[in-house]
Amino acid sequence: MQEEKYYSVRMRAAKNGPHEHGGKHISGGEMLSTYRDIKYAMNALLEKGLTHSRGNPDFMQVQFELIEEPIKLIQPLPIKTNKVASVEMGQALSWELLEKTGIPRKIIEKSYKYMTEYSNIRGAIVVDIQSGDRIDHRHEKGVRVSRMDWLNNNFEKWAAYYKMPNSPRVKEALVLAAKVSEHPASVAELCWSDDPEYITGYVASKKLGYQRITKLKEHGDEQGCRIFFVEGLKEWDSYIHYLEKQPVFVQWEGDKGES
Ligand code: PML
Ligand code: MG
Repeated sequence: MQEEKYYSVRMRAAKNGPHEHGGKHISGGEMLSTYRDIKYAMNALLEKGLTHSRGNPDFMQVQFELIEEPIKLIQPLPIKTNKVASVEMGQALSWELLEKTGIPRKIIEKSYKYMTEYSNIRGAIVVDIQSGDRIDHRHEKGVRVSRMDWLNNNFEKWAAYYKMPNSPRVKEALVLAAKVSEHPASVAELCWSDDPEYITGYVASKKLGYQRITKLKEHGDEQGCRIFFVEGLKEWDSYIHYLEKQPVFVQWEGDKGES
């Protein structure tokens, strides 16, 4: 994998102008591709942005860039799907899980307000678990985790083994959560989609794995957000560099017959 050169392929789409001019975020996407497959990657991202249930974009940027750094291989997080009967039950479970990672209840309460307050930004927000403050100072942009992927072949074997949906959305969320949780300053992540048709979200952490929760919001609700909870983050620049620039492939070892 390391011998072949890889390219980071990215897309962002917005409506009513580009994001930086106040446009509404429609969709974003991240892939890693060989030179040969760049046109397929760009096409997949183009398709994703053009067919999103948040609306038809009138601005889109699809770009690729050679990756010079070695690509780090990481394992997928252990996965569990928690079926819940209502949004209330789903949210209560997400609180419980976040508490298990050591986040104080009052900080979780504050963060839940952020989930709606910052639902229109295109990246994630970073929250310190001691103060409960948003510490990324990235305003409307938030933090966009980039340069990551999971080769389809390996992901499909993983999905079949764990009886998980073989969907690009689930794959992308798993990749992002695995990358974020790998950093020692990351305590947990809370996410639900800004897609009005998608109500499953998750809490993820190194300790708890990727805990899917089948209802974290109501159908039709366009509000969604991602929070990365961190503790004792002293080196902001290196944390943000890891999230934005460190290239990562998720790779399941179980496909070699080990689990
Ligand atoms: C998104 O829409 O990108 C977020 C989806 C998070 C949940 C994915 C899943 O595990 O079903
Ligand atoms: Mg989305």
